Amino acid sequence: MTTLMLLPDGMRRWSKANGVSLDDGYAAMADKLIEVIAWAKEEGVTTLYITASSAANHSRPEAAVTTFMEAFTDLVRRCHPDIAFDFSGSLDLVSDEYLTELEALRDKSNKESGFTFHYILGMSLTHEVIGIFNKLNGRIPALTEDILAAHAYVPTQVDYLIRTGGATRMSSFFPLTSPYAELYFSPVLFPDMTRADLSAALEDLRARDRRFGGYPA
Ligand code: GPP
Ligand code: MG
Repeated sequence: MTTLMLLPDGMRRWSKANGVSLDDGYAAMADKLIEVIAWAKEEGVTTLYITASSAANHSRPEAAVTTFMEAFTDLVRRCHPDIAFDFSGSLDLVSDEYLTELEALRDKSNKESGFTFHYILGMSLTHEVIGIFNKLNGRIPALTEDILAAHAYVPTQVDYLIRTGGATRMSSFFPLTSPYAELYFSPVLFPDMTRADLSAALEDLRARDRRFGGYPA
């Protein structure tokens, strides 16, 4: 059972480099994600989290937000019969139109597929922590690790995290309750990612000596 989180970065640069519109660049992202789902299944990944947006991404001009929301939604329209689909995050930042459609796609996705494809929308550690506090304040005697994990944007532990696009930072994409996620940064602009790029990343990640803060075995 392997849980992978993917940060698909670099669509604006890819669109520019290929002389296409941003809409076409994000359509290329959606096509690539459909390939990545197949590759991830072959690699034994059971849950694939996609950081669909950070909270800050929702402050981009409305047309740019529509471009990424449309591309991410369209990809699920195309493959929901083959996957269990879910989503979470700062959902107050997402328009009702997309939320309603994503809920419907979640409901009719294939829960028995053995593979979960999950978007985190509006990622931000501060939004996440403030949201959890405001939801639970006065309703629980004390916050525990279990309660925190149950309300976190990313509901299960992340083993491996891959960021494409060349930046070696987490921005606001860190999964709150996965402190030992292994990180891999690839220079490839996401629409150019190949099967070999994914295999190389997973080979590197699987070879890591994971100690979870303890002494070596
Ligand atoms: C941004 O590509 C990607 C998204 C909106 C998806 C989630 C964001 C991540 C950073 C994982 P971009 O528009 O930032 O392209 P570029 O990096 O080329 O500017
Ligand atoms: Mg970027």
